[in-house]
Amino acid sequence: MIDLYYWPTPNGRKISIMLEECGLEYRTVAVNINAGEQFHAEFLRHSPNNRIPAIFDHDNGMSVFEGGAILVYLAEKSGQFLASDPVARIDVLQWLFWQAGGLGPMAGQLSHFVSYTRDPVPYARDRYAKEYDRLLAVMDVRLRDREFLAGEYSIADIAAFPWVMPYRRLGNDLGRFRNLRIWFDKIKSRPAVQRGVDVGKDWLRDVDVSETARSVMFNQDSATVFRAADGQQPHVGEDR
Ligand SMILES: N[C@@H](CCC(=O)N[C@@H](CS)C(=O)NCC(=O)O)C(=O)O
Repeated sequence: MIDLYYWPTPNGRKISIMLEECGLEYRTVAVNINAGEQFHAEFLRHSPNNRIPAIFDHDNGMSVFEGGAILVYLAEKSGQFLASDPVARIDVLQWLFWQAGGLGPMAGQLSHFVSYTRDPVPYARDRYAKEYDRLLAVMDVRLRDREFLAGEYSIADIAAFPWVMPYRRLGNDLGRFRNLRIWFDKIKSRPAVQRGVDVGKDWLRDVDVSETARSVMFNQDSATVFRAADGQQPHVGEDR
């Protein structure tokens, strides 16, 4: 049995999709990142970076944080979606790292400047919109002569998909990306992907978009980490 520490966001969905795909037994533990639950001591024991997702595997008492590492862990545990042949394996891992170091962070920053900033920052928004567009084109070119990023459907596709999903909100129409569109529709139609995407969707109805939530999410620095490590909750709504 695996506990999935989760909130319904793109990074969370990488893992809910993977768990649905590989059929391992799991249950979700909600970590409401708008309410500061990412700083709770119990969660920090599994995820020292105070970010979802994280997992705890009851079979061996192991915790794993960081989406990419969790995907590798689950692929190895289930023997699925990560080739064992060394060459094919590196092919998957390079696209997984590409997602974790490029597509995810860039789309995440774009999301911030599109949906969460109080004061528009055109330079930042344009910078990340262009980078998101560039990264989508990299995928599109890669998919010209293969069905999936590393040939076979793998954890690289599972990692990238949730960051392509919000393309409309992020101001892209995928209009120039014919191959990416085919890839996207194919993955979207998988029943396990649909189940994974739906995990926790009802929780968003009550999402707190108050000043407190903004302060918890967008006012973190070293003091926040040290306070949480000492078992105190982050300052909310205060200037430091
Ligand atoms: N590199 C991490 C990123 C995880 C991440 O940024 N998670 C976000 C949700 S999508 C989060 O927990 N945010 C909480 C916060 O900003 O306080 C991964 O891929 O797992």
